[in-house]
Amino acid sequence: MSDEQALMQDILRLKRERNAVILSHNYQRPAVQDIGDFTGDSLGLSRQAAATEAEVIVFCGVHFMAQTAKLLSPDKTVLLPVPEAGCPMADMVTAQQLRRFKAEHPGAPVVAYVNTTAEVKAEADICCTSANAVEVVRSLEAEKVLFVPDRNLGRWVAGQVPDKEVVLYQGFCPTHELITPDMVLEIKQAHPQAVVMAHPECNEATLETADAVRSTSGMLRYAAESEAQEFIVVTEVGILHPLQQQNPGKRFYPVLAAVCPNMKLTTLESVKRALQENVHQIEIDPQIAHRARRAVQRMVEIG
Ligand code: CIZ
Ligand code: SF4
Repeated sequence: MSDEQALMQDILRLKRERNAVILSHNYQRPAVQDIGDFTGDSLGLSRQAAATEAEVIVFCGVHFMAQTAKLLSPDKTVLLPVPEAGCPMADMVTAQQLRRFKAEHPGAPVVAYVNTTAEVKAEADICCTSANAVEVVRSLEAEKVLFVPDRNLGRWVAGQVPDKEVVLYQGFCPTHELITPDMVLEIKQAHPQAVVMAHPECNEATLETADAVRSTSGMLRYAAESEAQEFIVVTEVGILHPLQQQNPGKRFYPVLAAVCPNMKLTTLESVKRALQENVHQIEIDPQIAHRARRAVQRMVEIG
């Protein structure tokens, strides 16, 4: 048995002993996705977290995702295997900065991307993910809405909802921001038949090269339903694993530079340690959690 197989067996045994469930994000390393009971995007995984009977949730992703799972499952133990796995985009807006932004636009509701801290969610009216951002903004009665922190997702949403004014905060994802149109066009030259799927966290010029703009869950659906056989995948490279697994006959070409270092911190070793040592537990100040949960719940209710 290989070291990796032995580790996986240890993890499965510990998981049973602890009555735990492992949730693994689409951007995780392939082995960490394979050990997951569920894989998916942040919204899908949070829903799994809320629905599970398990007492312990091991969240293989980054900090804000584990926090969101804890908000929806306050009585469960939520473990983030590597506490340093953060999201630089989420750190681009603090609660204080958001309060200042709101003061500049009095009365306008705030849509917070789930890629935010619980403190920021507590200051927001409603959350969204890349899978439901357009629906969330449309659901608001106000004509003017504030969108934090991702200027790229916010701009793309604004284009889909032309009857609203979407005021953008200037945050971005460093991993997606560095993808250039030239990187996509170079792959396109080698594979001219391929359909280009891009994530809305990409910058505007890169999104213009795309045939379809989709969240990761949206890309999985799109690739399965499309007649096309080849796809250029313009988002974090981890998504190539489920795309390829779920569509064995089709071909997927990554943008090799698009690696999120934080998403790659989780390893099988760290998952095993999380279960063995009950680390690292996510705790949220109850006052903050109460307000942040409302914004997440309001999103979840939209469907
Ligand atoms: O919402 C998520 O899980 C992220 C960060 C990406 C996506 O589009 O699924
Ligand atoms: Fe954050 Fe970007 Fe990494 Fe997602 S890919 S966790 S938005 S830094």
